[in-house]
Amino acid sequence: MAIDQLTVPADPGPFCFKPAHTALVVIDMQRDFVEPGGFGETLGNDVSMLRSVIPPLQKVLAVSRSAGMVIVHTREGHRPDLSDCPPAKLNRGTPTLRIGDTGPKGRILIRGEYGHDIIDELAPCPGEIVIDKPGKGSFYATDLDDLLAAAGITSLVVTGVTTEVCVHTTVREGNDRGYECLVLSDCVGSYFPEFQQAGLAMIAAQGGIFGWVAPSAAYLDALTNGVDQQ
Ligand code: C5J
Repeated sequence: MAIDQLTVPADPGPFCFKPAHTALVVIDMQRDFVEPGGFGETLGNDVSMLRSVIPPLQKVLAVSRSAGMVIVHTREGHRPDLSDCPPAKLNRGTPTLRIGDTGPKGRILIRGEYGHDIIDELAPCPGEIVIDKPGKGSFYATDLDDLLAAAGITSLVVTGVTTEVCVHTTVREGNDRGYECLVLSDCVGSYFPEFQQAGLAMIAAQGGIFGWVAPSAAYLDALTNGVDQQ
């Protein structure tokens, strides 16, 4: 019998979800963000800051897959001709290499390049959804909302990088579209410890202004030992 409803102790209160109507979303776990020589490093970041999310996220992926949940991976990146990369994004800051320039892992943040793809440790399985997005949010200029609606998804468990940029934007976009979003605190990462802390606090503040926050252990416990609450 399929599990109907499970509850995760979360901040600011219990997060109730039905695995059959919940998608695990893994945001931008690409070489360009978490390995040296990619987009994150060109911006001056210490990419090792993001790697702590990999082991807990591997566990979350494995258990969510076993539970038969819908799995969504996203990749931030652009067309080779950069026609979907506005100057406001392309020309900002003083990176060592800009989007589209050639780095050690191929052209920075360009679809089809080695650096643009998801790291081996979290590689999508056949049949899982992979969304290529040009922006920060996973809903902007993608068909994610249509795919989730077709699969009957009403809740999202959100993971990936970076907490205060693409994770936040996706959770805000998702909340605006009516999805209930749980963010797993140890499965999202930031180059800035202070942004990690503030980013998570902002999601759960004001009664959960746009979501819930819980450690992955609480989510895994609900999925593996949870009592069906019908
Ligand atoms: C950024 C992201 N930080 N995936 N992208 O540019 O958070």
